[in-house]
Amino acid sequence: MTNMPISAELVAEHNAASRDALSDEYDSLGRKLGRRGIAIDAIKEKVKSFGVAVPSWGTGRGGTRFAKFPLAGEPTNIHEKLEDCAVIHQLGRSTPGVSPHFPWDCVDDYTALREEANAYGLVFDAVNSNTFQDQPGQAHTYATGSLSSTVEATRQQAIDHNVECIEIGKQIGSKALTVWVGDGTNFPGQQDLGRSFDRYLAAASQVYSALPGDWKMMLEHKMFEPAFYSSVISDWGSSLMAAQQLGDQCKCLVDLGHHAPNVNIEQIVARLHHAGKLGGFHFNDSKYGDDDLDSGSINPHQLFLVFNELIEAELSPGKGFDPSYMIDQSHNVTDPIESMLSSAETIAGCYARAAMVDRDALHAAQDGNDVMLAFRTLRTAYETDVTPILAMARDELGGAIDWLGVYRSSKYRDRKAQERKAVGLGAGIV
Ligand code: PSV
Ligand code: MN
Repeated sequence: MTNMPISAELVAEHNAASRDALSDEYDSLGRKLGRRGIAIDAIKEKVKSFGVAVPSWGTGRGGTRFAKFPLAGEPTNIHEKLEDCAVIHQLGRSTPGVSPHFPWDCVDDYTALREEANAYGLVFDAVNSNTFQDQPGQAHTYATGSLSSTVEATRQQAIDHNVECIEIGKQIGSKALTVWVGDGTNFPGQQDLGRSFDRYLAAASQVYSALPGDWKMMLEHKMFEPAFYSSVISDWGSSLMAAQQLGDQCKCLVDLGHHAPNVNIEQIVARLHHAGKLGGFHFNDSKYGDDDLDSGSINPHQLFLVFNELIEAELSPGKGFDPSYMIDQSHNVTDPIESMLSSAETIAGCYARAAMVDRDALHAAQDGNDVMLAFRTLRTAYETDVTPILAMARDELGGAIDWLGVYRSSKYRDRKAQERKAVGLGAGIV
């Protein structure tokens, strides 16, 4: 590995100062879990092998359509983004994958880009196409649609871009393409809802044809935004229909923030798994109609319930279970590195708590219709403070026990504010 962005001595110094307290808390939790028949080390090992990818675009300050408040020292190109991803993985040890977005992350030499990531101990995860924005010099506008456009040349341009993303992905070692389109309408009658879907399917199937045999294509649904009356792939039903029509390698991707408020997302997870179509996740949280808040910051219980379904799926793989996990948040007011470290910890924590549910007791209570016992079995796991397990896993993997303390005392962002090009006054939505 090349020089890691944060000094290893600083991490070691901080860890040495908190290791005794951590051991004490870990041992205490171990005794408590032991009384429940759970081996704490087994959960810790699961946590150590758990990974969630970070989005390259999440390393920059996000914004809304009203404003973006830039952060001094935020990255402005994929090389700087990779460096920030390296910090996140160096301290947190659970985010070895980086999910790039094209054309935002385009470079001349993708072999070199792959080596650059590998030198930081990172690999590239799913590649994301972008047909939801127009790019400078682009021949045809996506203002009224991309893969579902009524204009054949526009559809072809969107197909070509997705195929190009696959080609780039092959060079950087990716094995998946995530397709989210902003296609939809803002007025009733603007488009025929059925024929738009047909055009999308015909175009998406051409992208699917370019997929290598060991890849998956993930369709990401979103109820609304940027189209506010209807979206072509608005929900898991449309996504599932499309994935079923496109073929076995096509799966559905669930972005937690892309549903109507209060929708039972964990049930959607169970249904997609049942159909063998659960391809991946974009983790974030949502309070109203947003899809950008930090994972588990608003509703950690929902995140736990999602992971509960994922553990059930892992235990009963049925038609297959190999989902891609990725964070997808917009950091409008925090340092993105801190937000992603916090989110990765929250996500791994929900995984750990779901992994310690007494499944036999839960299934027995469910089968016997013992409602309260079933509920309490889940709740017992949810109420367990797993932070000592997460911190111990980080320490053993060479990360930071107190990632926030180490990150802040490293003054990484201040250093980058001196070195990196200023982003200037931000515009609106990213
Ligand atoms: C759309 O809201 C989305 O969730 C998609 O995953 C995009 O690729 C990403 O956000 C970035 O705009
Ligand atoms: Mn997303």
